[in-house]
Amino acid sequence: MPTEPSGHSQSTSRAESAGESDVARPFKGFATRAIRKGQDPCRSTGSTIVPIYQTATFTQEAVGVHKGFDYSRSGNPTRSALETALADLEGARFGSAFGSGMAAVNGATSSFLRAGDHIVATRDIYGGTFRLFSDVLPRFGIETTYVDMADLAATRAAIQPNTKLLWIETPTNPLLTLIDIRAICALRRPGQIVVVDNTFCSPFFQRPLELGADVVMHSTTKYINGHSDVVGGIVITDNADLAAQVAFHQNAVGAVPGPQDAFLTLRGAKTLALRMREHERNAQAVAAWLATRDDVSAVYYPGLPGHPQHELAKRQMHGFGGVVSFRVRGEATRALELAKLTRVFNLATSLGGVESLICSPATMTHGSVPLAKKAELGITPDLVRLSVGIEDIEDIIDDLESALDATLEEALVPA
Ligand code: P1T
Repeated sequence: MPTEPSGHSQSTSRAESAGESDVARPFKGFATRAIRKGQDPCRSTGSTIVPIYQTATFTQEAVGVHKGFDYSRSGNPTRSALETALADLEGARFGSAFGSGMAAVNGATSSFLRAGDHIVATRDIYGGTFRLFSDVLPRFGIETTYVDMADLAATRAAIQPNTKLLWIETPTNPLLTLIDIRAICALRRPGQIVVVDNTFCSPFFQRPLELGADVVMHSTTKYINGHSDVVGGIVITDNADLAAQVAFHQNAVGAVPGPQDAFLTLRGAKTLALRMREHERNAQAVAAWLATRDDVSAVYYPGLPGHPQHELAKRQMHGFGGVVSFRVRGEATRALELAKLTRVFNLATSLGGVESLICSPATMTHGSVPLAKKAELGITPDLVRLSVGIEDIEDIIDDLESALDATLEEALVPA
């Protein structure tokens, strides 16, 4: 918790590392805030960049008298700067950083729930979130109903008297289905909390709190850090009550990022605006190019005019993101073959880094989802997911073209 007392000891001077310079005249632009918010020069040394406070503990002048930090699980200046900056980018005051996106998913659910509570969740969520909701939370008496949230009547019908939380992932991983955040928020009843996993868009392209959501979470491993060198997560809200519950959970459970990881994530976030523009430009070009190929049977990208929710995407998002999924024609093995042949695209799990990645969601990111459920959702072996990086577009398309052409024979065999 960067900015307000939250159950563990804290004093006003924590605001020094959190940054005060823009309080009187807040910075307006996204890129400026990503670089400045919470990142004032250090008052003691003049350090322009927020230092890595690589310390487990903080020496106190007398018992309980300290400079706002007493122990790094409860709070650390590097982490506080990250929390302040990222919360601001979502238009909020409070952020709690976690040691992974999954720890943040757990923080954005368990903080608010108790045995007997119920979640309504987007049906084609990230495989790790599905595993947490299906295999871990039920052990603590929390059940989840998965529903096609693009279908509002079905979502309304899934809400039970004990539903406490509506979990939205939009666009979904890996099929890039959109959920109308405003419309789902309109279904919320008193006492229910709407949480949005905003990992695929980053706050540059989508700000769910402005659309009525209560809480936003990110796997910061992805676009926010952007360089595939840190695993992390964050939970953000502008509701002080909910923020205090998340901060309590963060400190009580202790799944916090170390200062080095917080530093790297903060450094990555400075260029979020620049990177997202490039990701989108390249992804749009890749999606349009894939759509021209006969050996590709479907392309999933919200920026394509043919995407069934293109109008919603234009309304809800400020850009269409950098992930493109597609299906190849031919033998089931063709997608796997293809993924081995690319050179610009590394065959790897994850997304949102500057380098392009290719993966087979059915076996990789969604390996933990039962086979029948994957078949029902369309997460089948012919599906390929691309995280389009910010390399030169000529190299990106050339790479995909070579790999698709090299496996064309398989495409000609009738499926
Ligand atoms: O991997 P981790 O930082 O713990 O984040 C989990 C997570 C949460 N939400 C979404 C939408 C995600 O995509 C992820 C992680 N996803 C991958 C690793 C992947 O390749 O899709």
